[in-house]
Amino acid sequence: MASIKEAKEVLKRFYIEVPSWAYGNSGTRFKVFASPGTPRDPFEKIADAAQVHKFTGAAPSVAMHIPWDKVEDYSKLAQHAKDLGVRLGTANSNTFQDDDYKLGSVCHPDAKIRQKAVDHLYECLEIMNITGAQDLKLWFADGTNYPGQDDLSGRQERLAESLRKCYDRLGPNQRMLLEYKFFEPAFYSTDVPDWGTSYVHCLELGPKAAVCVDTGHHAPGTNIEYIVAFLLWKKRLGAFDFNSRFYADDDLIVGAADPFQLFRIMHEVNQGGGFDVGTPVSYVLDQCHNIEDKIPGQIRSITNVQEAVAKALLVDADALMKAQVAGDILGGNDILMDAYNTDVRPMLGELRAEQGLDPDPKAAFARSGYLAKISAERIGGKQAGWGA
Ligand code: PSV
Ligand code: MN
Repeated sequence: MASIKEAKEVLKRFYIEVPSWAYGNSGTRFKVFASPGTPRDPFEKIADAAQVHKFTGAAPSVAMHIPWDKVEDYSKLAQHAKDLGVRLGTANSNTFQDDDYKLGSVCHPDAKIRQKAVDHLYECLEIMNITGAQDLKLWFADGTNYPGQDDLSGRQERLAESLRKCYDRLGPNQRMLLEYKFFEPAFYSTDVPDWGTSYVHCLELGPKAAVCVDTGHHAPGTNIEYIVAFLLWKKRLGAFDFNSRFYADDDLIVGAADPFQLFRIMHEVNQGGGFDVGTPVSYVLDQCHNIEDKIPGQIRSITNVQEAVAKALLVDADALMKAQVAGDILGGNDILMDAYNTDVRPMLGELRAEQGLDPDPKAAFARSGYLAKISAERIGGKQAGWGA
């Protein structure tokens, strides 16, 4: 086993960004269930996110979704976050909820609509200039529903042109992260359906563009850890959007469906240097809590990721390399499985205690009475959801 002390050192500086939209109401196209205490505005979302950091010590930044988190004064929102011990993180663009985008946004056949979408990306960059966020995350709902609806390579051409316009406006420390998703909302063709498409566009753009791997955006059986290993090797893994899927893009709690897959991904991250000091990889949750309580759901997500990371850090890298060089197939597999089968929860509890935190963040949050407090206080107004 690799040293527990070393693993703890890495875990102490391993941060996960939480998504502002996880605190609002969400659901399926069949029903969105409201829940008491749900934030009514971005300020309340940040307050809830700050609770996740308070109890885990591992979630100091909050990803924003524009315009869901639109406010008059972003410096005021940034100050509010700071006052609560967190900061505003990645700006997520949204070019999928406007009537103009029926045929796409940055790939739309009409140049005026493409420019409207690019102007929105510029707006996100301006917000980032105020909040100090470094990453602009791009996910495009662009695609077609029927063969013959549009010209597939023409759409790639338009995509490249729109991305270039945005890239050219990036500040010296800003990055563009291009997320892919194999289907939905388009069903016949999607313009950024896979990591290869994203990777090629990023390569053409330049070093400030990298791929975002949303763990829920793959067909069943896809070897996500291979994608992660490859992108790390090519230095183009920019970020993760973590969540879990049983069927498609379920957006459930990361590690819920397949904790072994999460471990395998984290092992490749570790092998590829993704936990090193100054890593360019950012770790972000992209989830919704449709029926469970949102803040405990986020806390559980953080602890699930920490457990997978801790297990990956316990893999005996030297022994693994020796086994691989010797062609010891089962020996190599044993080394991974030993680490995976280790119960790391006591070690993580110990680490939290060393950091002055409660070893069990979810239980500590439950005892805090925060949920009852916000349920009593947040009366009236319109609860936030996708679009508010
Ligand atoms: C799309 O399914 C996605 O994963 C993108 O990251 C969006 O920004 C996010 O979900 C929330 O809509
Ligand atoms: Mn995502």
